[in-house]
Amino acid sequence: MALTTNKAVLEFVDKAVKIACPDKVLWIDGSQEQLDALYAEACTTGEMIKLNEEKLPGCYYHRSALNDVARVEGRTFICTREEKDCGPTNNWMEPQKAYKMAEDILAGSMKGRTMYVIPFSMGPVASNFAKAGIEITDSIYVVVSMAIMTRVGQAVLDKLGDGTDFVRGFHGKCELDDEKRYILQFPEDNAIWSVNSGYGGNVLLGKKCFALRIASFQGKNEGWMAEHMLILGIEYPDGSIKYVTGAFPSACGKTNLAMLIPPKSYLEKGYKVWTVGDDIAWIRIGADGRLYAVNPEKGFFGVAPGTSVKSNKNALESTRKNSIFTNVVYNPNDGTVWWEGMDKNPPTNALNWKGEPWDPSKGEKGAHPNSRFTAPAENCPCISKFWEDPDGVPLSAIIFGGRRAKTAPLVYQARDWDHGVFIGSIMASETTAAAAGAVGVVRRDPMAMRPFIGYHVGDYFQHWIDMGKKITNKPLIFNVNWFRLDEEGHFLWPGFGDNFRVLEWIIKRCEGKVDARETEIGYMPYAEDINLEGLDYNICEGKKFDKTVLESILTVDKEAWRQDADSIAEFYATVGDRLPKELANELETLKKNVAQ
Ligand code: OXD
Ligand code: MN
Repeated sequence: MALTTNKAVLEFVDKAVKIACPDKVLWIDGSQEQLDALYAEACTTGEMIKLNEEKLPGCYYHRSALNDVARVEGRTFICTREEKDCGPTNNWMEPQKAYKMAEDILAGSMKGRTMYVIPFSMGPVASNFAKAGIEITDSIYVVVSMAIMTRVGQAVLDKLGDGTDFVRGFHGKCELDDEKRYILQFPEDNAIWSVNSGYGGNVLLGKKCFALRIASFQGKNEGWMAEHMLILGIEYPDGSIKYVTGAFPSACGKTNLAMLIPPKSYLEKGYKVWTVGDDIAWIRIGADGRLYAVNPEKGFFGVAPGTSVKSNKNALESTRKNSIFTNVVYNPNDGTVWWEGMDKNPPTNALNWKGEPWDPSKGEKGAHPNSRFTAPAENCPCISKFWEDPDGVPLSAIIFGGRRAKTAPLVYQARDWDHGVFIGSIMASETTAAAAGAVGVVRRDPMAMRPFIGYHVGDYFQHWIDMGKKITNKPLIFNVNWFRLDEEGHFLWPGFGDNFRVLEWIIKRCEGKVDARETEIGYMPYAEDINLEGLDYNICEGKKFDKTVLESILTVDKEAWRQDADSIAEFYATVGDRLPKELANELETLKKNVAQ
C-alpha cells in the first residue's frame, strides 16, 4: 500500500510501474521488521548470505556480478537540455533521448519481480539542509544498503507532505548488461535513472548521483555547496572543538583522515578527533556568516582492502555489526569475511569475491580491490556527538589535498578565498606504480569533484568564487600533501595519525596563534611550528625523519611550479570561456611569483 497521498510521488511511481511492469510494489517504511524480512528473503534467493551472528551480528555478505564492480564514469551522463551546460568534464546526452533509451531498457524488466519504493532523506530528516528522494529499485541489496546509508521510510514522506521538491531516482538491474549500463543524471528535472548495474556507487542513488551530482547543481541555484569532502572535529584538552572539511582524490587516505587517531603524545594530553562524515559535505552559510557543514549520509561505503586495526581501527570497528560486505573473501566455515590488508591470517578453505575456492598461498587476491563495506556511521567509535546536528558544524578550515611526489609542500595556506578556490581547482594526483599506466602522470581533479560536478566545471568554479563574496566569516583554505617522496621513492612524511601534527598547525593558523612565512605559493609553516614531539619514523633503513627532512618538504621548488603552471594552463584551457577571471588572475600571479 502506498505510504503517501502526495500526487507527484504517486505519479512518479505509477509511471515507473507502467514502464517496468513489476508483479508487486512494496513501499519501504523504514521499520526494522520490514528490513529483517527483506534480508531473510535475500538470503533464501542467494542474493545475500547471513554472516556469523556472534562474531558479526546483523551482518551480511553480497557478491555483485563479475562485470559490475565499480562506478562507470564512461557510462555516466549529465543530461542537461543544452550540451554546453554540461561542460568538458562530463559526458552529455540529450534528455529526451536519454529518457527514451532508459525507458526502452527498463521496459517490462521487473516482470516477475518486486518493485521497491524507497523514500529517503539526505541529511537528518528534520534539518533545513535535508533533501528528500524517492528511489525505485528492483534490488533488495539496494533497499537494505540505502537503509544503512540514508534515512529511509515514513518520516521522509511525512516531512515532504504534498511537496514536489524531491529527487526522482529510478533504478533497475535489468540484465546487468555492461553494454547497456547507463547512469543518467537530469539535474534540471531532479531525476536520476540508473540501469543494468547493481554496484553501490551506480545504484545507491542517494550517494554520488544525488548528494554530489544533482545536489551540486541544486546548491549552485540555491546558494549552498555540495562537496566531496570529509568532515572532522578536533577536540582540544579544554573541550573546545574545531571543525574542518577535506577534499582528497581517491587513494589519498580520506577515510583514514576522517577517523584519524592522534599520536600518543597528543592523546595523553587529551586531544581527540571526531568524525562527522567521511565522503560528502553539504555546506551552507549560517546566520553568523560562517560556513556550516552537514554529512548528508548515515553510513560509510568504504573500500575494504587495506582497512586494518593498524591503518584505520575506527573504520574496522564500524563494520563489526549491522553491516554489509560486498565482494570480499567469504569464509563459509565460520561465516566471517576477510580482505587483503586486514591482517596476516587469510582464511583457508574460503571463497574469493567471485565465489570460487581460494588458496591464499597461490598469490591471487581474494577480495576485489574495490570490495566494500557498508556500515552504519553510528557504529564508529569516534563518531561526533554532533554528526546529526540539524544545523551542521561550523567550519574553521577547508583542506584540499593531493598526491604529489614533489611539487606540493607538506602544507600551505591560501592567501585569501579566491586563492583558496584556485588551490582547489588545481588539485591533482600523480599516478603511482601501484596503478596501471604511466607513473607520475598528473591528473587534475578539481576539489576531488571531477566525476561528480553535475554541471559545467567553469560555472562550478564561479559558484565557489560567488560563495566567497557572501561568506562574511570565511574559513581559511589550506592544501596538504602527505605523499612527498625521496629520490628512491620512500615516503618522507609518516602520514596516518601523524597528520594530526599538520591539522594542529592549521587550527592554530585559524585562531591566529602561529606565524607563517609568505612564499610564492601562499603561507607556509616555519618548521619549528610543526610539533614533532614523540615522532619516530624511519623513512628507510638508516634514514630517520627529523627537522631537516621536514624543512625539505616545506620549500617551494620554483622550477617544479613553473612546470605545474604550464600544466594548469592546459587544464584551464579545457574549461574554456566559463573559467572565472579570478582564477585566470590567480594563475598569472602564480606564474609571476615563480618566474626566475
Ligand atoms: C567513493 C568514491 O566511492 O569517491 O567514495 O569513488
Ligand atoms: Mn568518494
